[in-house]
This record gives sequence, C-alpha cells and structure tokens, in this order.
Amino acid sequence: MENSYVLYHYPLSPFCRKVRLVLAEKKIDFTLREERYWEKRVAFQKLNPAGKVPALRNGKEVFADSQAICEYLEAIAPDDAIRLIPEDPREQCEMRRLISFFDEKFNQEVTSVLVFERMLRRIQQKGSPDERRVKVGLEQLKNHTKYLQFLIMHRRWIAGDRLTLADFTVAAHLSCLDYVGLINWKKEEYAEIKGWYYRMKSRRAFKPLLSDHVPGYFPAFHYANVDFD
Ligand SMILES: N[C@@H](CCC(=O)N[C@@H](CS)C(=O)NCC(=O)O)C(=O)O
Repeated sequence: MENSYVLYHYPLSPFCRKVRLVLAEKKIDFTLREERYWEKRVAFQKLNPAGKVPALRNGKEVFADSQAICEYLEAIAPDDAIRLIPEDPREQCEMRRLISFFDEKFNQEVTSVLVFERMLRRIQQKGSPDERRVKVGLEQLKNHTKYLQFLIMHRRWIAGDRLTLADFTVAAHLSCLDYVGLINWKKEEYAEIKGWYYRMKSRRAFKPLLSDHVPGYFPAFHYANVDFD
C-alpha cells in the first residue's frame, strides 16, 4: 500500500495509543509526530479544527478522531490484514458500546483525571497535583476495575469471543495508567485482568508503546516488562 502516513499524537493519550496499536496490528507504516495539543499550534489547529490528537495525515488528506481513524483503517487495510471489527451486527454493537464506555466514561472519570494530575499538570505548568481529584479518580478506577474484571471473567476478549478494537481501546487506557504507576498488578482485583493484559502486552504491536518515554517522567518500574516483574 502507498504509504506516507503521519500520526500526530501525544504519548500518554489513550486515543493516540489505540490508533498506534491498530496501525501496527495492520502492518501499516507510519511516522509519529508528537503534538503538545495544549499549546494550540496554529498549523495543527488548521490540520484538525477540533484541535485534538490523534490526527492521521496522508499527504493532503487528514483523518481525525480515534474511532473514525480505526474504522477507516479497517476499511482500507489489505484483505490479509487482521480484522478488528466483527461482521456480526450484534458483536459490532457490543464492541462499539464498550469502546464508547471506555473512551467516554472511563476516560472522563479515570484516565484523563489521573494522567493529568500525575503528569500532564506539571508538563503543562499548571501547578501541583490536586490530591482530592486523584483520590476521586482512584476510587472510580476501583469501581471500573470491578466491571472490567466481570467482563474478562465471562468472555475470552473484552467484547466477546474474539479480539476486537474494544481490546485495543481498553489496553490503551490501562497502559497510560500503568505508565504513571497507578495499577497495582499484585492486587486480587487485577487477577483476571492481568492475564488478558499479558496477552495484549505480548503482541508485537504493543512493543513500541512499551519503549515510550516522556522526558522527565520515567514509567513505573514494571511498565515495559511483559511479565509485570
Ligand atoms: N474523541 C476523540 C478524543 C481525543 C481527545 O480528547 N484527545 C485529547 C488528548 S488525550 C486532546 O487532544 N485534547 C485536546 C482538547 O480537548 O482540546 C478521539 O477519540 O480521538
């Protein structure tokens, strides 16, 4: 496939991580361009009027919004590429329900709060962490973990019997939280989730994410180790 894809991203954005994973799973070459979206660079605002990452550029064409990008990639990838959207409408519906649950509710209550308070606040020079927000975010993480545990106990993958975009969505969120050291894999509540995350983390497409390094913020000690030690 003709390829000059450039992904405008920020390393600890779960939405960008999802797209990076899907591009790699589909073996589509791309280059990464880090975008500090909060600086509101004029050229980037022109590229994506929503001002958000990820945005995927191919020459003059620009694709934005992680879910729209992933669906586009599913449609244009060669026939022998891995399929990540089920054909069955019921399975599709369940996959999309879970993607929107994690990209909206989980992100709003957990990922965006904790990643901002633990890291982005300082990078964006917005003062020291608001510990009250951290506490609420951690409490919400506990509640959502119960639901994730429930899902994993009843199905092989997040949305059912097969690997779908929903798995990459959830793995992208968890990997951000894991980078900032907010997941204690030794806790009982992660027992089943850990097995699933191990399967995700062991995939070749995941490797580049495990080498991410935000200057000045080392990832949690176990972050890059597939076996969590
Ligand atoms: N629904 C969008 C959400 C993307 C998003 O909110 N990205 C954040 C970074 S994690 C962003 O760029 N925020 C900038 C803003 O809201 O102005 C997607 O799935 O791509």
